[in-house]
Amino acid sequence: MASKPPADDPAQDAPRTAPPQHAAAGIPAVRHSLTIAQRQMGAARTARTLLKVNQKNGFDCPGCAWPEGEHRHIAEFCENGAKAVAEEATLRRVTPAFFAAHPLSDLATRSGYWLGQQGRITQPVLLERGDTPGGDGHYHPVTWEKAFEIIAEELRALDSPDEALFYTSGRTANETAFLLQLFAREFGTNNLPDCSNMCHESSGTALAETIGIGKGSVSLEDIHHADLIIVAGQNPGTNHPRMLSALEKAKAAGAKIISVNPLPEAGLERFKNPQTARSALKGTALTDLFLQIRIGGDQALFRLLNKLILDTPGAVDQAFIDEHTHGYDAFAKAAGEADWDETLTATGLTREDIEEAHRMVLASRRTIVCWAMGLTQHKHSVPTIREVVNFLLLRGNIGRPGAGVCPVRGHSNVQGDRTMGIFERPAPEFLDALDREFAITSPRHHGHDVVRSIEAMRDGDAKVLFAMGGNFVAATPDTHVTEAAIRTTRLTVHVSTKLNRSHAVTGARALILPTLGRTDRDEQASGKQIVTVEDSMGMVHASRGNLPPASTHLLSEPAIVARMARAVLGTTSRTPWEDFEKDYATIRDRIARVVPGFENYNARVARPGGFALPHAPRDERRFPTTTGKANFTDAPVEHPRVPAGRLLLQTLRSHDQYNTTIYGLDDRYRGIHDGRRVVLVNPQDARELGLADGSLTDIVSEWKDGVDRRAPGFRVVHYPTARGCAAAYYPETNVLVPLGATADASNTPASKSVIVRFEPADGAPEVPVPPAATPDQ
Ligand SMILES: Nc1nc2c(c(=O)[nH]1)N[C@H]1C(S)=C(S)[C@@H](COP(=O)(O)OP(=O)(O)OC[C@H]3O[C@@H](n4cnc5c(=O)[nH]c(N)nc54)[C@H](O)[C@@H]3O)O[C@H]1N2
Ligand SMILES: Nc1nc2c(c(=O)[nH]1)N[C@H]1C(S)=C(S)[C@@H](COP(=O)(O)OP(=O)(O)OC[C@H]3O[C@@H](n4cnc5c(=O)[nH]c(N)nc54)[C@H](O)[C@@H]3O)O[C@H]1N2
Ligand SMILES: [Mo]
Repeated sequence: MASKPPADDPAQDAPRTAPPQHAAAGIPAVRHSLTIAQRQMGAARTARTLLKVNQKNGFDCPGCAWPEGEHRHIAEFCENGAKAVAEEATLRRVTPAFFAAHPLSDLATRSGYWLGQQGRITQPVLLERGDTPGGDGHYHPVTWEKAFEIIAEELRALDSPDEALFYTSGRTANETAFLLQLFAREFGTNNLPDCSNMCHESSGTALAETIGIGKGSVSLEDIHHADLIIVAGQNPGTNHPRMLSALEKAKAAGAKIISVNPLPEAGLERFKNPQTARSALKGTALTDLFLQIRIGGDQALFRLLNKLILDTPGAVDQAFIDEHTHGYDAFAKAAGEADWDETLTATGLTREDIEEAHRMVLASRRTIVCWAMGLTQHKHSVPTIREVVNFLLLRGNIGRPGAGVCPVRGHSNVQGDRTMGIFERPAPEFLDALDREFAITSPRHHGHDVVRSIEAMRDGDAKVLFAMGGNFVAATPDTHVTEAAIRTTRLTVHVSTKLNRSHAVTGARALILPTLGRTDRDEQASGKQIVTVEDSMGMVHASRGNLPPASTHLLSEPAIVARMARAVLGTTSRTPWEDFEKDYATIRDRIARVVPGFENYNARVARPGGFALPHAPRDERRFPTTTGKANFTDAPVEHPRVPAGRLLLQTLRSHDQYNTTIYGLDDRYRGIHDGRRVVLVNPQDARELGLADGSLTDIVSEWKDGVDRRAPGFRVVHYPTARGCAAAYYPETNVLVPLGATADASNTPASKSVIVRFEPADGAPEVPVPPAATPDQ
């Protein structure tokens, strides 16, 4: 069977709803992913490709950063991994004829879904906007040589290297990431924003400060051996499906699970493992206690749990605290003041819920806390995650088997990119090592993160945006502000596999540089190449693509960076860019000399399964913080305060999307079908606000700058979310997230706590809305 042509742009977003499901995966998941895969790549290629996902001689799944276990099934099967692979291995192609038929003015009217469904881009293309001299507003094929010349011309024309921005999305492999940051620093800037700035930056910030390293401290083995796993602010059934197998295994060994979430997520209720016949039918109940928390209530919850632990004789691990921690007294004093009433208001939980959680915490000798975006994308995310660390430190739950912190990363190599130096605030020791190795002088002043990059473009301080993957326009907040900012630039460059909204919102000139994906074979002068990635638990391993590239005109990502560097830096650079392109092993040799933990990189990554990076707190209970100990902290408890008549909106993922890549219009587990413009509201709140189930509404966000940001035309769905809370999909709702509404200390957009009101959509009957009061956020 051949692949099917893409569906037309769904002009009509017409969602249907069914009751939410209570179990994830199982046989329907296999069926669903095979349907999507065959539509994209036909039956034979589907079979050939899916058998290679996460196998020891195959490619790393581009789906998520959850680690692979030691014992891989022949089809280590994951519905959403399969969809991610199919999306990339599609047989559909975007050729020059496509661009001839679709000028920028047309692309700009298309949805991200439609753009993505057109297939893999086959040739580099250049656009001179219609409003530029000689520009006709079409992308035209361009040679690679000419493309790099244009980049060089625009970069050299800048008044300062800091007028350039080099964005990285987390699918980028280690070798590319290392080359890109080296190039940026040799060019003279630390402007290396990345998707992590919008993702786990709050985790990195909180963990670096408290335990001395911004990464999780547990391995897969630890998950299997925990007594208690708390999953807070994460929807693994959709976003990290392979995590469900680990949770199932932990449960079989006697673990208890507490889920902390405003939504009852099906994947956390029950998992039907398609790998085993018994589990596939009946499934395993995962959650023992569901804490249906209000959005933003987690810091208050953990603070009160900490007080309850402190009040229980013998519950704290005094020996660990004395030997390994700092700041205990100030923390204990602050936690002692935790207040039941305030906590019940902040969390929306009952006293019985919290007392039950407390009993489960005391019964556990080995506790792990896992979290994702539900904890990282709030104004007070950093103090929230610090409070989670306090909670674990109290009972000595860091640095011993079966216990620890587990921030579950998103993109498959987002953690590795940071390890490779993609960071706008690099450590001086990292730059020193880089400078020594390459005889360069890296700039020491900090660069821009994502939000500051947008501000810099808006203010005329940045004129070139280069993006290694991702979808900058759609993933970032305040869509209209961001789009206007990007349109002021002189040049936008996107290294991409597929079309997305970022190609339709351009600088005066725009380049799309098509590249190989994870599944594609990568042949260079020295032969077939591998690339390497680091998973969420600090395991580094190789990835080998095995499909013929989507077109003969594609360059690999390392080749693109190497050639750009040669074009821009010219003979002034003593870096052997050409050798790097020919043989990626030579890049890894350099990484081994610059980045701690990568000694003997090539040999160690050649071993099946790869190797583990060192992690001082996990391996030796050593905490490389400024105090030399694990730091307790005592920030005041915060929680969002929402004025009457408003709800707190979180912007999240459906089951049929990978960030801004939309696979389909269903969110099966939540019972939403054929549409994405829906807003989930608690039925009682909906009644009070006069929002009938199925009615059409505009969502308007309110922030202290007084600007009303509007997302028009959403269907109200009465849904069992926590009181006072609402949920709608990203990226459609990014228009509502103010650019300035970010997390303290990490500057991550607060995409999970947006204060909104509802106004009847055009043509819908009038619904009374109470007068505005000034939100205090
Ligand atoms: N299939 C698929 N896989 C993916 C992705 C994808 O889009 N699709 N994206 C990848 C990326 S980059 C990332 S970062 C991860 C994202 O993985 P997740 O963080 O699981 O993704 P979200 O959909 O943003 O879900 C956030 C969860 O937090 C809950 N939540 C929201 N606010 C709060 C709160 O205040 N407190 C608590 N306790 N819970 C809250 C929501 O109800 C939801 O269950 O997944 C990665 N994997
Ligand atoms: N409102 C709101 N906003 C959010 C979030 C949220 O929860 N709510 N989540 C945030 C999070 S956690 C993240 S990580 C960011 C994600 O931000 P990004 O990483 O920027 O976005 P993606 O949608 O993952 O990028 C998809 C694009 O990557 C390109 N691509 C895919 N594979 C490859 C490849 O192998 N190489 C190259 N060069 N390109 C490739 C394709 O062209 C595709 O269109 O979004 C953030 N934005
Ligand atoms: Mo992410």
